[in-house]
Amino acid sequence: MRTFTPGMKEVFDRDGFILIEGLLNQQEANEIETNVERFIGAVVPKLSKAQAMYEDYAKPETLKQTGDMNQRDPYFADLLSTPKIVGLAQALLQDEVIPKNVQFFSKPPGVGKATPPHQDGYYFCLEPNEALTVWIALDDIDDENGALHYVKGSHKKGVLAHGASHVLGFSQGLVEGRVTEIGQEVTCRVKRGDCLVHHSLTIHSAGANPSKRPRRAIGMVYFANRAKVDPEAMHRYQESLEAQRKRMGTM
Ligand SMILES: O=C(O)CCC(=O)C(=O)O
Repeated sequence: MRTFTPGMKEVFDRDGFILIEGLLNQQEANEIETNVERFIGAVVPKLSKAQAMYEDYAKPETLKQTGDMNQRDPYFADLLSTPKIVGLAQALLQDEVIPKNVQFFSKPPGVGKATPPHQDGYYFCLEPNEALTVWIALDDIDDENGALHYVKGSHKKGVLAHGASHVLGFSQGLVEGRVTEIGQEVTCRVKRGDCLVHHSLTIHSAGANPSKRPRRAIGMVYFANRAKVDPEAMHRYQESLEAQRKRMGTM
């Protein structure tokens, strides 16, 4: 696994995200993939509709997202505590970090929908909003199968207004007009094993996957120790989430 270099912090502070090519070698990527497959086979079938989300709940092959994998499986708890990744998060956030969540993001071939533009920080409800996600590609991902897009420098704009998106797994989306008015949008094409790290306030989105290729990634979330949950903001977010789950029948 590659290690942190000081130049990464400079780019992260300037742009709100960094690309680390080849963070994982193929053997390391294979190990995560094997464990994701094991988790999908053994744990996911026991989860509720809200905990494991599908493009089509009648088709298991359309699994699109699941979170809290670290709480459900020791392999993912260990992965979240990997010293090099925790060290990277600490160096970028300049603080001790609280490892929070391991998520699986998939856009199944042909049916995977787009990820609406959002700031993770809107969901996290932190004050100060200082957290990051380490997102690791398990497939080569490009314009055809759902590349991530970041709005450069958008982490400096504070928490922006979000509203109900009615997209499963991403209940809140930016209500701003065009994100390109906020900053330059950058498409990140990645190879399996590459890693993107984004700040909790960096606006990001992703394309759909109309292709025949898989598009899978793992997201690991770390909060800065100085960031504390704002109960009022969390209450507003939870209310919107519950209302959308009721409407979509995914309680
Ligand atoms: O993989 C995706 O499409 C979304 C990832 C994302 O929103 C995140 O990691 O915060």
